[in-house]
Amino acid sequence: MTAPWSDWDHILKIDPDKDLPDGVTYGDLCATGTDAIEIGGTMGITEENTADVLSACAEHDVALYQEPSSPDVVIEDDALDGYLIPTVLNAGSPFWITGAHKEWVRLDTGLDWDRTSTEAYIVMNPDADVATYTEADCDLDADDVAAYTEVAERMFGQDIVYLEYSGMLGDEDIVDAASHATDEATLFYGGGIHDYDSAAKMGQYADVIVVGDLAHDEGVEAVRETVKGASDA
Ligand code: 1GP
Repeated sequence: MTAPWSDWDHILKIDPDKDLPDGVTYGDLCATGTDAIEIGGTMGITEENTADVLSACAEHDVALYQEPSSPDVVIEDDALDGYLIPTVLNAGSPFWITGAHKEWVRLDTGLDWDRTSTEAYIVMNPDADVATYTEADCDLDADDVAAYTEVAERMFGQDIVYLEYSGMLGDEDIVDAASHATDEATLFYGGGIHDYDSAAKMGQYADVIVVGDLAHDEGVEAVRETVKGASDA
């Protein structure tokens, strides 16, 4: 079966702990043309705020995925198309590579494997919450990133590699290196995408552009521009 993300250009990541700009609704964001909504964030995530975002998005015609930051915020809801579970390859603590995952599987005996996939993260911005939280070693050059990408795909059979610059626009040469290192895997790029041009630029290399803070800071029109940029790339 072909994975849905192999046809995607754009994901809108909605952080349940962050507000939307005045007048913007979750429905407006679902209608930006994005291929999927990923619900998740690093800090302040709860089952309650995640379920609120999900129910606001559920009636709209867009794929909905939860990206849980820890096992205790995973919600069960038929409105979800699935779960995208981060594993942070360059985390300083093994808890974020396999530890949290082991606890989840241990505690949740009815896990819905058919709807559960992993994202092999390479975290690149040392100032991002996710880098602090996972104690990631972000001091990586293009060769390191290409090697992590191959480890993800070739050794660990990962279908999604996620180059994560959360909060800053990444280095084009590094995204290019990750792109060259993938074969079948789908390359997600996230971080600092704020307009048509930045989406089109990173979309040359990445298969899927992930947009986060822009939705919370700027709103619908800005997100729509990034959808165009990603699909034109
Ligand atoms: C965050 O990769 C996403 O996990 C998007 O990053 O918030 O910088 O758009 P931004």
